[in-house]
Amino acid sequence: MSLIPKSHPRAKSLLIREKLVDGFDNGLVAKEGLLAQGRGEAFDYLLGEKTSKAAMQAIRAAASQLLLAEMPVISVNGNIAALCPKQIVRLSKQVKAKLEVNLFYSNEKRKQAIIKTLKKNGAKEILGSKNTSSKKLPGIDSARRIVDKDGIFVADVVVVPLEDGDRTMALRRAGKTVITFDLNPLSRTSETANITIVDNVTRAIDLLIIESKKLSKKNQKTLQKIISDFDNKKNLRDNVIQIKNNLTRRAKIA
Ligand code: PTJ
Repeated sequence: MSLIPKSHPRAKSLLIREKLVDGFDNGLVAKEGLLAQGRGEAFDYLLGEKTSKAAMQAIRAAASQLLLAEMPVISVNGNIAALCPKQIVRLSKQVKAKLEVNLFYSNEKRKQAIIKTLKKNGAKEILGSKNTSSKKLPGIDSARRIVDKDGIFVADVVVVPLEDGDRTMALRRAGKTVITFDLNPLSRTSETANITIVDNVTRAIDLLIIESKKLSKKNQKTLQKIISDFDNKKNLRDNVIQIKNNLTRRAKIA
């Protein structure tokens, strides 16, 4: 049972933190994943802990891009498996994307625990675990260079939530369209991805599922227009302005 009372003013944030800690105890999350969560929390605080207008625009663009993709793949790491396994499986079904486990801190035992969790949440096929299917992504040294020949290697659109900057760059160099969730609008991943959703993945993932469902009724031309109207650099600037405005408001209150 949770030790966090529902009445606690920061209950939502503390419950997300608890999911990560449980994920760590259950062998899903890397130690470093706990640190990544802390960094995310700090940015979430500065962003006002809600989905901004800018994030909503990025979500619409991401949904359109996924619906237009020929071979979309969602990359799953330890933090995602702990925070939103059900939603990530739901999203993959909604946009017909494959799921691939791809870890920065590679660890076979953790990979298997993540696969088990995804299966428990309804996933049928999960790529990234067969040695015979592995391929090397050029231009990257971390364990994340090993990808599945039927997944990320041949994907046209890749969703990489909470990603490391090097692989985002390698994916872009390999000609992929990259969508990420990253609370830090200043990170290398945020700057390198085609579409950066600057929001907590635990909030934005549900919105992405809803938008994908809504936009699936639109024609290709409409989806293409949403994508071409989206400017990731401008969107990141809008998120930085949001942080600045929040801080200015707080400075006046203080
Ligand atoms: O499971 P593994 O081995 O693949 O490792 C996963 C982590 C997350 C540890 C690894 O990818 C990593 O070290 O990532 P970074 O470089 O710390 O980047 C994580 C980014 O995600 C940071 O910019 C955080 O601000 C951001 N972030 C953290 N929690 C969230 C988040 N963004 C959205 N939602 C969150 N809940």
